[in-house]
Amino acid sequence: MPAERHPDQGAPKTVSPTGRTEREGLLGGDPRAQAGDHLTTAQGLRLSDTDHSLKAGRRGPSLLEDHHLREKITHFDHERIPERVVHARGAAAHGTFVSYGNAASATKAKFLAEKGQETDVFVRFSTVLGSRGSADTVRDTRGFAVKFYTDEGNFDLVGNNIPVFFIQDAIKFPDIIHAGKPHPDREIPQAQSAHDTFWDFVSLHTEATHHVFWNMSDRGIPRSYRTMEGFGVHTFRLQNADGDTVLAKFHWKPVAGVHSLVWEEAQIAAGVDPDFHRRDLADSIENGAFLEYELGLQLFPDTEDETFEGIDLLDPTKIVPEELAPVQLVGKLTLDRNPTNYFAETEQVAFHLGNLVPGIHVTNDPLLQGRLFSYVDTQLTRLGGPNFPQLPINRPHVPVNDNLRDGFHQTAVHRGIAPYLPNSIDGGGPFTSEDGYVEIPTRVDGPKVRENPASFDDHFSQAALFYHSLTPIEQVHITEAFTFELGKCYEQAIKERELEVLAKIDTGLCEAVAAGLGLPAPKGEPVAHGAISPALSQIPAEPGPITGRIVGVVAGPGADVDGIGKLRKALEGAGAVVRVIAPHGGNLGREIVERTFLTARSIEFDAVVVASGVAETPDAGDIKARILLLEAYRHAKAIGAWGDGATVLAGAGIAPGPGVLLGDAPDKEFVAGLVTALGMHRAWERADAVMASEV
Ligand code: HDE
Repeated sequence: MPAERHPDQGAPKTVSPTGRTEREGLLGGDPRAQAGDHLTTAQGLRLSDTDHSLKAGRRGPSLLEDHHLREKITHFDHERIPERVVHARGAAAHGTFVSYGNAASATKAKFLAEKGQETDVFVRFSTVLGSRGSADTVRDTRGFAVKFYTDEGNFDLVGNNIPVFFIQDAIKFPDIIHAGKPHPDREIPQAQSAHDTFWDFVSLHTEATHHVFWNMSDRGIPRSYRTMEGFGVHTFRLQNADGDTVLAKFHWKPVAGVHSLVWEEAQIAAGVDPDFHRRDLADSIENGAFLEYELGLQLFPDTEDETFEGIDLLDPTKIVPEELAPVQLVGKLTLDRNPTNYFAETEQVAFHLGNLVPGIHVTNDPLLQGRLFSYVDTQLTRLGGPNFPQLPINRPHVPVNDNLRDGFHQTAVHRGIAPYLPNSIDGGGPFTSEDGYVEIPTRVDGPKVRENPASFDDHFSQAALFYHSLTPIEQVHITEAFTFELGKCYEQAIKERELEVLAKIDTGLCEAVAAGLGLPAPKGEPVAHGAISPALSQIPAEPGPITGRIVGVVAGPGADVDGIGKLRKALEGAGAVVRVIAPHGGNLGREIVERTFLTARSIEFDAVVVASGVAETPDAGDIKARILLLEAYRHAKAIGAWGDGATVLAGAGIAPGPGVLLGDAPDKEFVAGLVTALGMHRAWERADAVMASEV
């Protein structure tokens, strides 16, 4: 039977039903990618049936000659490619980078140096340890990889949301990753560090301590990609048009501020919505709440010893506190377009630290040096050969004129017969350029050794600096994270060894974690950490913007729909998203119910407000609605109610207090209070009381 168009099917779709932000462009249009009206084989043969295999009689065996059956199944059998060995779980978006032009004194890279220069970008965010299908909200480092399609070729800034790394030398990368990945015998646990092999390694290999502290802090569980900082980690060498050089570290500063989940939310989300971050990214773009980050540079004189204020700039386990070297903002990145096809773009994108442009150069950081080898090498297996730069998402937006030829998955039809230089047959070209990339002739000499500089031996002072720069509530979170993670280990010796490490950072922390584990706290002399760096804390002093923040409004039959409409208008005007939650789907007057008590969970919302008129409905005391409110309260989020909505809060046991807003109507004052509370992210003042109570 031919697969006929049903009268209801209408015109064939060329974009996904939800893909409102898609636009034709960067990827070009391959006519084989679902264009046209007729189903064909890969050879373009029109098909009359795709639902039945060719059989010898209705009840007979399938026939080998059924090419359509074999093509369809063979192709399906080979649909998967190996996932990334690390950073397998990712989500991505397209956008634009606009330069402020003030970086010209540091670098001649055109996309940074020229004011107003616009550059297409593709950004892939990721977790490190988990498999492709793992949950987004696990405690882990996040990848923040940016491909700039500049006029001078592709520049990749392959960074993380944590400014330091576990190891100082690339040769240790397989060790740390083997230790962090699931145990080889049972392949558990998935996507997390709370297990013996991870803590075994990091407690023995103490240069990991600084990175471990960032992972155990709130940075290990970001609220969303929009609220995450990014770091290039290594020190790079920049060169301006006059040939002057300077050392630099790259930073991404989220315009929406730096915010995190609390651990309980992260755990709930891993089950309730494993796609939490991925969904947030796609939905935000869909809603027009684009993600924005400013690119910043920390600049240091290019001195012979490559240190700044005593900090070795080649050691990737060290930061330079922003108070010592301010981050100078040099441009803005806006992510405003979702990928059209996950596989073609997010999966096939291939980043490489060695994709550089004139004005940006590498240094001798031994971690960076090893990465220069790894990224191309890994694509050979993952993407099946050397021609992955030809994949649409990897193609530079400038002409490519290399002499690379043939190989697996070659898609170019090269012209000419002299893919070599020099030649006299193809006009002698292609030719090298005067403005081409020239390495900076830095001096290299010394004996061949397998050794680090002595400065790399300091493994603890900056972990202590980080810990002591945080606010008390952030320190509590670190204490709880260590206690949780070590509590998941089976081996007593591993826990004891990590406690020895903690004793070098802070006695109180060590004692609290030891008490949680039921072990004696070892005596140790904490290291000196110097002046603290307030910039390391992510608790805002002032309310930040609320773009993209989500407010849930608990409603139901009888709810003050006009009030909800007013609240929506005011909050959406400030960039937030409002979602009505009711006992059932459908509509409440003009308001569309986007979540029901069954489909809503507190983790999705940055604030929850109860509308007036809900108290009288029979569902007001629904246990699911109460859990929603109580969880939001426990997690120190803004809670609000107007009119008799307050009795629903009271019924759930939520008393007036910090971050609990009550009003007669969703008027200006009520909205202003909510916007401020949202801008502060959490009402941490109530955290102690809430966490300690039975709520
Ligand atoms: Fe990576 N890393 N890495 N890494 N890395 C990969 O490359 C590697 C390191 C980072 O979204 C792999 O294409 C080595 C630091 C991100 O596609 C692989 C070392 C930082 C991504 C690889 C490091 C990163 C990767 C796996 C130690 C932050 C995801 C798949 C010397 C500055 C990119 C791939 C994406 C991916 C190797 C350390 C960031 C195996 C050997 C430090 C964001 O090549």
